[in-house]
Amino acid sequence: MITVHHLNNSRSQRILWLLEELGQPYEIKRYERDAKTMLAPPELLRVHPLGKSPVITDGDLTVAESGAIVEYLLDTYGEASGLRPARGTAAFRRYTYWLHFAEGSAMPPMVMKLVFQKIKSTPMPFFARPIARGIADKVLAAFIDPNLQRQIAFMEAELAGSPWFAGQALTAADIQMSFPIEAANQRAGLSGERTPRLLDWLARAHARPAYQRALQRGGPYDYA
Ligand SMILES: N[C@@H](CCC(=O)N[C@@H](CS)C(=O)NCC(=O)O)C(=O)O
Repeated sequence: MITVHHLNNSRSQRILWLLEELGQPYEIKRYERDAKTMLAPPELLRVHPLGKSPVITDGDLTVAESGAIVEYLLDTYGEASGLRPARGTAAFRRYTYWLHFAEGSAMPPMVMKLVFQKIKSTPMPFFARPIARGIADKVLAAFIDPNLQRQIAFMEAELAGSPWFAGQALTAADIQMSFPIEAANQRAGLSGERTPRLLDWLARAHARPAYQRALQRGGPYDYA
């Protein structure tokens, strides 16, 4: 039996969604973030040395890193699922690109934005606050926000040619892309005017019965 070590409000929601699309039985072991630090509890360190989520166990095997988990699940249980295009096709190249883009390019500026915004509201001696805020605002304006906006415009433009990231059908790359797009919606302001395709993509993802079932099993989650 597959066990998903599931941290609340986290990337492991994607793995639940994939397993629901595959119709593969699984169980969930829940972990709660520390309410103050938002970090994972130390029990996750007993599953994997980095103590991050998602991580799955399948018999004796432990697989961490969401992209690697997606590949493992498709290799082992999903060859016939249609969630990965046939190798050698243009759709497969697009699938590979977006599968890696999600964590390799899209998430780093999202996480940086969260961290630099937190710096501004962190308790500190009054004399340090204007300096910390000034530095955070500068990094946000000069580096993080321009990169985020460029990425969002790129993702929006790429959806002009097809409804899903790899082509006409949903693939596991879309599932992997769901977390950065949810995060962009919360933190970088997707809008009907600037990003209608991304919002439409999100609405179609949310409408999938497997997405709904994953949400029910994983519990509500908030990306803010
Ligand atoms: N690139 C990794 C990122 C894993 C990661 O950072 N997970 C977050 C949850 S979204 C986490 O465990 N955070 C809690 C912590 O760092 O203590 C993946 O995609 O699996």
